[in-house]
Amino acid sequence: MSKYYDEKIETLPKTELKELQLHRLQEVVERVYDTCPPYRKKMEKIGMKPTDITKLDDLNRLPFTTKQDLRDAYPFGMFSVPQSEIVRIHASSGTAGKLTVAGYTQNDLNIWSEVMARSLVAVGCTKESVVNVAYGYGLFTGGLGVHYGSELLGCMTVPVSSGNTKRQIQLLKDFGATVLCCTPSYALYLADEMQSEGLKASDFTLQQGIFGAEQWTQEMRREIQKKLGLKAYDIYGLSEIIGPGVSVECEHQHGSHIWEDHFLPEIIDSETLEGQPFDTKGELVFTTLTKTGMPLIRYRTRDITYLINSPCKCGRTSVRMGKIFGRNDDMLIIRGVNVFPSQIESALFTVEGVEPHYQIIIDRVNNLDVLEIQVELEDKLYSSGTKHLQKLRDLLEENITSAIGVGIMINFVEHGTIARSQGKAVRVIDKR
Ligand code: DLL
Repeated sequence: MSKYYDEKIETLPKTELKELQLHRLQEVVERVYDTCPPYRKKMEKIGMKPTDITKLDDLNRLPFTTKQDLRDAYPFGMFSVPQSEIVRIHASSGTAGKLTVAGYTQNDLNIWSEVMARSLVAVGCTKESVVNVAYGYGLFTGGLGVHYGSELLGCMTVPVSSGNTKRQIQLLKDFGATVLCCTPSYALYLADEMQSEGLKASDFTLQQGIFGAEQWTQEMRREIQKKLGLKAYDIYGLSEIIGPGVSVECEHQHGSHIWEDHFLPEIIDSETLEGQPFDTKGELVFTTLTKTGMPLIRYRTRDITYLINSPCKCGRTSVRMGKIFGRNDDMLIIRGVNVFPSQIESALFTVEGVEPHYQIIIDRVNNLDVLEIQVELEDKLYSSGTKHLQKLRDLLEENITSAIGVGIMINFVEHGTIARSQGKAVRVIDKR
């Protein structure tokens, strides 16, 4: 089997890819202008017509779309087709209030299955793979998104969904699953449960893990790979753009390939809204080039990363994105200093014996922000004596403080104290 799902498109020379993108951009802008009032209004306001798009750079002149725009149009006001053309709805819950709704035509579901099938092939899946889909099925896009791609590729697809961990472990074993798809935090939970049942990685046949839907660090990747004995790949996506399969890592695990013939990426500075060059961190913005149900123009994802344009050894020509550093709305401001939870996670795992179960708790005491990190340790360390534990605590406090520039307090908690997640983990509790 080829190492590509669609070799022609995945290895299209950059100049041809850009031509295709321009052509598709012109089409989609014309479509939303004609059919979706919120877009028409925004463009009219700045005196712009679809015919003004004559080169790819003209994208910069188009207005952004934000989560607030989707909320204002709740539930179906951003659709660009009559409701009768919509065959599927997904939604994600944001931090505040209303759900963000996405509507898909049959065309969109076909695109989604295809980009997911490409993603599965990119991490090494074939028709022979047994794919355990442990993302939740429902309004969340994880389960159904991976499911349809896996079926399209012809894999044996197990729609086990998230939760029911004991049965999950049993089926992974009995069905000989080779691919595990779930959030990275659930992968760790599974690994822990396997261990407490006296099972080892070698009791399973797992080869690839396809993990995403939440931020996770390289350090977390190493932990998961070690515990589950598989290669852990990052998959990225969001409901508004399509779901999982907007981008994925290949075997080189050096940035995730964005399926650019469908999703056109940009990085902007969130303050000035200016476009940023390759390799520079900023907010990721996407324009969907082919979707028909709810195309999005310059959608601000709030996710912080950078784009990589250097060639990849796998031969795919698309731009890649680095690991998500965090979301600009989950950046914490602690005593005036900007802190991303991912910085804390990275620093935590530099110390041997720290388990990947932690929670960040922020409070305000006497008008001062206080940051406490509750973390679990390897079992044997709990009985290693107060002196040793104090040394470990000092080391962690020092490492994290120097990584984030703010003093913190480490609190070792008993094994199993930090709530395990079956979907997206809650890492931060802000009591301020
Ligand atoms: O989480 C889609 C998905 C499902 C992606 C399964 C990958 C696997 P939403 O619920 O709409 O969609 O949440 C989207 O989750 O804006 C990011 O903040 C975050 N996110 C998704 N994938 C990653 C990732 C799905 N690989 C939001 N790394 C996005 C970091 C991620 N954050």
